Amino acid sequence: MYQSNFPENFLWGGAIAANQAEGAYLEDGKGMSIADALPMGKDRVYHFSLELDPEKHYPNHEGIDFYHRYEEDIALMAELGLKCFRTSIAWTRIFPKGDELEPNEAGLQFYDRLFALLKSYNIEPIITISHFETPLYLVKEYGGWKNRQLIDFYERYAKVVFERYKDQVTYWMTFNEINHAHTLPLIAAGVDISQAKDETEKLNIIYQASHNMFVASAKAVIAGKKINPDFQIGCMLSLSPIYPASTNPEDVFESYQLRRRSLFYSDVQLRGEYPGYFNRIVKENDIYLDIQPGDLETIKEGTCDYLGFSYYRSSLHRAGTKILGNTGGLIGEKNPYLKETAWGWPIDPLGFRYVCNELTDRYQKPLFVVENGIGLFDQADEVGEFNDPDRMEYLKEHVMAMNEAIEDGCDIIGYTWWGPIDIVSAGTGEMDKRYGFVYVDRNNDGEGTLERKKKASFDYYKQIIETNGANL
Ligand code: BGP
Repeated sequence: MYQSNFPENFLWGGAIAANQAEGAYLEDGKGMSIADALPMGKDRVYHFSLELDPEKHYPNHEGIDFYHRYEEDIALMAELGLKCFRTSIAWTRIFPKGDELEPNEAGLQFYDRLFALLKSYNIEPIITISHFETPLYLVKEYGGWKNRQLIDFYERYAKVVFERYKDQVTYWMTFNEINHAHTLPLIAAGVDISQAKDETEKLNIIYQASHNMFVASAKAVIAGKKINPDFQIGCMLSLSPIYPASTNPEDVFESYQLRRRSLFYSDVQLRGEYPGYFNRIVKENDIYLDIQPGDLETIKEGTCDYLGFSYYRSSLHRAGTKILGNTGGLIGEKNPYLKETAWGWPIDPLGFRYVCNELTDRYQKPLFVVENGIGLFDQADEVGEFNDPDRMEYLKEHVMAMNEAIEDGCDIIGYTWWGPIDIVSAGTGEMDKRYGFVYVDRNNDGEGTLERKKKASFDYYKQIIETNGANL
């Protein structure tokens, strides 16, 4: 007999990102971010044009026009009964180039309005400081996160938004899916490894950029706590599990090594030091890290309060093959035990319970599931309604898995469904890969009225929230 184990104050919510929803990519003084330079296409996350190609469609430029329609959208989120709403602040609305000394007031005022609106509905903002949204200027002129000057630029930006929104926002995250700095260094760290002469140079770039992001994250935590000691500042990783493709110990061990390549990022940000196994990575790959005096003390002092993570699916890994994360597309071999989405993502609710237990055992820190969801080709029926049973089934199975994880002793503070309203896919730039409980009339080519329409799953999630997870 199913019964809810969710605590009374569980933060049921939904999550979007500025670059995938707001549009208005150059409005009110905003500058170009990495995400604005990604044309549509399944390999968009591997390379971006530093100059825009007039022949290509850039879905993030208009998104779903959340920048102008946020009042309508947040009213829908309030009707859904959300307790919290995750989004990011677009770094380039606040510092258009990234290295300015003074912020862009018009950009700050947009988030003043958005956060005030959320609070008026008693919806808690959950804010990502950078969601693959490093200013493009910092990539072009400074080389992205391999340049430690970005630490100061990021700290300046974080201090401005912490100070400005210290009475509206309690929950923050420093970087979205920071572990993608390894698997998708271009969008996650703004570093281009395509010109690296060999694997050693690639890894030196990746680990130097990662080190600089660790220092930046820690400086932000230290600064944030001084501005408001009540801030809860998390790190955030993409953590869908990696299963060995067979019982061959080589598959088992290499899968574990790959898992640890991701957990390396939460190890550093939650434990406050480089783990012992990193020494072998450094030695075996001739890594030379530029670690400045004080960096390690900063990392130690600026550890995160909680672990935010995205869970979508699991992956299967066979020794010797290449694998990437969610948005990277290369997700390993097919798992004969699991159904997949139209985009080939295995549906694995038990894997969700597994990851919650794994992370609890590793860190004994609160967990925040800040992305979970299923992308579907939603089509209207003959009367124009959107019936999405597959989304409701995915939601039910993953809420049940999370409910079991809580019973297993996992401290999960909240759950924000990825894309409660249809938004631009990060991996492909498609609108057709829809996650929302609310349909948006916009297609892959940027055509459509942008009209919003509730799907059948809207009321389903609404009653899950109303009953605190009891009615599934
Ligand atoms: C994660 C990103 C999100 C979101 C999600 C789903 O990596 O943090 O931005 O996009 O992937 O991926 P997609 O949108 O490609 O389906």
